[in-house]
Amino acid sequence: EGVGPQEYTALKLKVKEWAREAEKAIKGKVPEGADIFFVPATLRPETMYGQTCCFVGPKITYGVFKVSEKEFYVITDRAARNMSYQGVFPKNGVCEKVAEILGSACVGTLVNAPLSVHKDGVRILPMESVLPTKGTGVVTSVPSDSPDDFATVTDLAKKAEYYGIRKEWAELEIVPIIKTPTYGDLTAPFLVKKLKIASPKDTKQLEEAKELAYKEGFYQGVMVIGEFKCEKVEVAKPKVRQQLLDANEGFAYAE
Ligand code: A2H
Repeated sequence: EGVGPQEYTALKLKVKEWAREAEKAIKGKVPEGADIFFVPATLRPETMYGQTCCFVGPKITYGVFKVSEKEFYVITDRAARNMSYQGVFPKNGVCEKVAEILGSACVGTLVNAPLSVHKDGVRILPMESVLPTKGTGVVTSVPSDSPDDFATVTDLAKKAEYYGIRKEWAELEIVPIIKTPTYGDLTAPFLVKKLKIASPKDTKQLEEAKELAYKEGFYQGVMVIGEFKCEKVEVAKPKVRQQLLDANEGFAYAE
């Protein structure tokens, strides 16, 4: 962990269609017609074009928190408490929890991922390594640029039956987002192959891949998609972030 606070971008992924079990858990607890969002925290807002799914920890219990009559967030209790000090909940920071859902119950839920090339939406899928103690406990998946995400979607597709998911949910197209001189335009798949990472359990190599990907992407990367195509990642990153905030598709979150 670095020193000082992490400046995350919290992204709002609106639920389009609930998995059956999750729907039962929230039934009658959220007003008809209200929007419910899964809210992942990311350090790489410039990669959001490449979202292919969104991860929850299957064993983590999430709260459904009321922001207003019309808006509810699915996040950990811990994140809700932190957000209440950061002006996220309008009424004097009061955050009311209206329901609880287990991560595993959310699997299969279809959400709309802002900026993603996958306009029909992406699925909520399980990731064992999601930490309940970091961010919001929800992690959006960008397999083109995150080795962890690539290793996880590869594993999910390979063992779809074991995970109780449809294979195609884990196999949405991975499109190039950032190009770097050393790793080409699909940094994470390149590094996962190069470091011979076979599964999400290869934590040591994944740690190394993550470090290499982050440095190369940030300092040498150029955008190959979106409004800031051809601009350096360093330059595009705050611009994409600001766009998401301005469009009310995300908000600042620090911890
Ligand atoms: B990043 P840091 Cl493309 N458990 O977003 C595990 N991982 C979590 C998490 C949690 N509770 N909350 C957030 N994260 C992930 C994009 C991304 C990320 C890319 C490349 C690298 C990368 C898409 N996933 O992170 O420990 C989120 O994944 C590499 C570190 O606070 C978040 O940004 O530094 C990042 O880890 C925050 O990790």
